[in-house]
Amino acid sequence: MAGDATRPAPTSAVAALGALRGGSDTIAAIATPPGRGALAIVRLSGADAEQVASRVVAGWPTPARVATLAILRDPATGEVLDEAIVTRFEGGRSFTGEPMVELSTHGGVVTSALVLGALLAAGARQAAPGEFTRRAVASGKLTLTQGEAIGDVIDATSRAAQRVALATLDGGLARRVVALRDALLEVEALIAYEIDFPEEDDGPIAPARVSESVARVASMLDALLATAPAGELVREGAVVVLAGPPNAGKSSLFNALLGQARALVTPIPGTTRDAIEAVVDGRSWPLRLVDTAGLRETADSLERLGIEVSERYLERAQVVLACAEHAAGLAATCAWISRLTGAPVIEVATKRDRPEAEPVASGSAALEVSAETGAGLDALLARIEDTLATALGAPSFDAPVVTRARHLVALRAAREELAAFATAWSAAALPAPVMAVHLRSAVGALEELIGVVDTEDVLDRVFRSFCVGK
Ligand SMILES: Nc1nc2c(ncn2[C@@H]2O[C@H](COP(=O)(O)OP(=O)(O)OP(=O)(O)O)[C@@H](O)[C@H]2O)c(=O)[nH]1
Ligand SMILES: [Mg+2]
Repeated sequence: MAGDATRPAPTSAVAALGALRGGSDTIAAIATPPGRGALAIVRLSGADAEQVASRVVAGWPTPARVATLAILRDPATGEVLDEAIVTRFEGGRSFTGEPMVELSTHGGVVTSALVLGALLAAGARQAAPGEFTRRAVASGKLTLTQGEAIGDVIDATSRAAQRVALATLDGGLARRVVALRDALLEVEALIAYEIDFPEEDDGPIAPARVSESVARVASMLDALLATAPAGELVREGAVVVLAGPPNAGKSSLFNALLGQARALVTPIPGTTRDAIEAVVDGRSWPLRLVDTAGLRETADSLERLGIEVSERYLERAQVVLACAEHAAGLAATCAWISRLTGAPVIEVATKRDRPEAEPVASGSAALEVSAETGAGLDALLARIEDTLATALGAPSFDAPVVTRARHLVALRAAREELAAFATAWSAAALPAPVMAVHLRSAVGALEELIGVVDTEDVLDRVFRSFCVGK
């Protein structure tokens, strides 16, 4: 959306820094995926966006922030390219903070490409992946964590991941980190007296007050760091491993749960050699289903490699589906699994539609399913959800959640610097200016996290993975 101009930037420091980084050429890109569709969006951003648009859009200028029907023409030949809805956003009141124009053209591959070509001929440059969002960060419209959250909303494969990303986009994480940074700046101010007047025995600041403030920030950091496992689960999905003897019907069950034929299925035992993963949207947690190679003792070295992969997945499973056609297979599978993981195991009796299927013994915990008819699949999904709810609880969307490795690294660095400071301070072991270096490093780590410091390489890394046009 180009129109989220009302979102307040978490700090004026972020905005001030953005202004320093601003001033850029005009970029253009198709923001919608290629292919057949009703509409395509072509967007323009930069100081000269209006001039570029005026060469293509008949009847320019359109009223600001009003969707207006207009004819688009080739700037060189005057040829009509499309009839489109044009929306003009003034600088300061757009997604990037720069003057922007959004053209909603007809869909399909030809029209949007023609319109983009016309804008490039009129003076724009093709945007790099993520360049629009990068400019929004650079102009202070978004913090870096909010910019990343846009990528996460786009990449979300489950409602849980999308909800966490939306909360981060709303600034939740950035606000929390800014609060932590501000608290540390206050501690720095407290010890400034100590630095300026090291000879004074009893300065105006009691040393305990500094220790308490640092301890408070440390516990807030710990609380944020403690959300990382849940954050990873939301982002990656809870690992649900299908395991069992060869030919048990694991790949067929995997495909049936997924609703598409992803894994190869044949009557030949040992078909699946490598693990295959796919995420399905669970009721609370996203589920990362993993189809694995059948477990059996074998002399075949290739098959053995596949079984080792299965075992590695079992070691990191949150839930295991022990799949087999017969009670003996289920028992053998459960024994195999128990050597590798303490994760909860759901026993699944497969191929129940087959007339020769051995009936499940009364008192058995096994769920009966058929990948062929779909019988028992809903009950299996419900059992997986219940098992995860018991093991992990429900994801929380009220407080900020740390979902990215980059955030985790920065928060851990800040936490370690604080610990080093706290130890030195309580022992009064070092001169104050030396101890203050730890505080500065902690502040630096938090500022890098929200993008307050000008770290081009961090921005490069973050936005490289974005789509063009976002
Ligand atoms: N009738 C019936 N046949 C099934 C069902 N599930 C699997 N099969 C058949 O059983 C055979 C093995 O199925 P797969 O899904 O490849 O079994 P697998 O456990 O992945 O086997 P490996 O990859 O070799 O370990 C295939 O011929 C499937 O068509 C089912 O629910 N009903
Ligand atoms: Mg298989």
